[in-house]
Amino acid sequence: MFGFRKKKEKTENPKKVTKNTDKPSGLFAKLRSGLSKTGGAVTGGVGTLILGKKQIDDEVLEELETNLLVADVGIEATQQIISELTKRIKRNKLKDVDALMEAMHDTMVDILQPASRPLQIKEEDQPTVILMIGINGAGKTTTIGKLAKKFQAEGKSVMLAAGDTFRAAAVEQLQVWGERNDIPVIAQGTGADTASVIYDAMESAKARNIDILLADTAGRLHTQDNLMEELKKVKRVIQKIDDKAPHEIMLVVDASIGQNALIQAKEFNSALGITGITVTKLDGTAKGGILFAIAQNLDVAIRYVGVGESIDDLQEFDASTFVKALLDMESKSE
Ligand SMILES: Nc1nc2c(ncn2[C@@H]2O[C@H](COP(=O)(O)OP(=O)(O)OP(=O)(O)O)[C@@H](O)[C@H]2O)c(=O)[nH]1
Ligand SMILES: [Mg+2]
Repeated sequence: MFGFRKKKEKTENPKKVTKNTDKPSGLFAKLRSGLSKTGGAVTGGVGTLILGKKQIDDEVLEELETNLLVADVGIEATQQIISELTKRIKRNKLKDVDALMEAMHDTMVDILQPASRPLQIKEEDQPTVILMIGINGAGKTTTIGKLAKKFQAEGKSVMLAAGDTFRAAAVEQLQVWGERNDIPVIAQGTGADTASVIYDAMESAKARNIDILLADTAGRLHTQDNLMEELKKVKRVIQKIDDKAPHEIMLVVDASIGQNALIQAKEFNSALGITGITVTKLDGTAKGGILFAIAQNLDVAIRYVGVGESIDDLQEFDASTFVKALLDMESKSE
């Protein structure tokens, strides 16, 4: 159910050879190919337009502006980028495509940087509880699987709480996956109280000195008040064991829904106070610009980005690496 099937080889851009990347090149290449639809939407047509021009002009900026909006970068972030480029044109600093790319890179990183805060697991928080929330099909359970393996590979002990007690198959699927990967799963039957499952899991994780407890929840819309109340209850109940828990309330959003992802993030944040966001399915969409809109509008960290279904396709979010991959630039040499 986690869909950890082997990914088909994707064709790399033949023009570029990535050497000395600041991330292992395999990971950067995956990120770049995963972001190629959005990248294409952002830069598409601009190169051709520039050909034959002596310098970047308004026509180029207008094309870029449209592209950014189409890629769901959002109005505010688009304006910020275009106004910075306009300033540089006035200072005669944008003469060619390379200068334009550098300028785009810098302004885009400026927008994303405040959201570029990786999840810190503190040793004293044992267990660190990560509560995964979001609408149906956003990628919560898959992301739990990927994170569990990531943390395990870093030498941390992990436990899962089968808090999605709504869907009949959800509990069993998580259990089967946990068994296969030697990761304990705490579950009760379908229909059980989510807060009680996660409370039990937390007690058990504490007793077994588990480092990280990943808690799954059923998909829900921010408009479903009773289901939002259920999540508030989870918070209240586990705070009886540790008043800092959940240490992370991670909203999982699907990038392909574009601006709706921002609406979801705002609504879930005002109801529950989310601390982190994972943006999934960037590989399947040209609307990956939504990360800029999220970073511009919300003071919440973007922790991970999903660019496919295999483990390596969930990557820690880093503003500069993301923008370089998006703009199909070389990752900087060490
Ligand atoms: N291409 C791609 N698919 C993804 C990514 N992340 C998740 N998926 C797929 O999205 C589908 C839904 O993922 P789930 O993890 O079941 O979503 P969920 O949020 O747990 O859904 P519910 O439990 O129904 O609320 C699965 O087929 C995943 O393989 C990604 O980054 N890229
Ligand atoms: Mg699920």
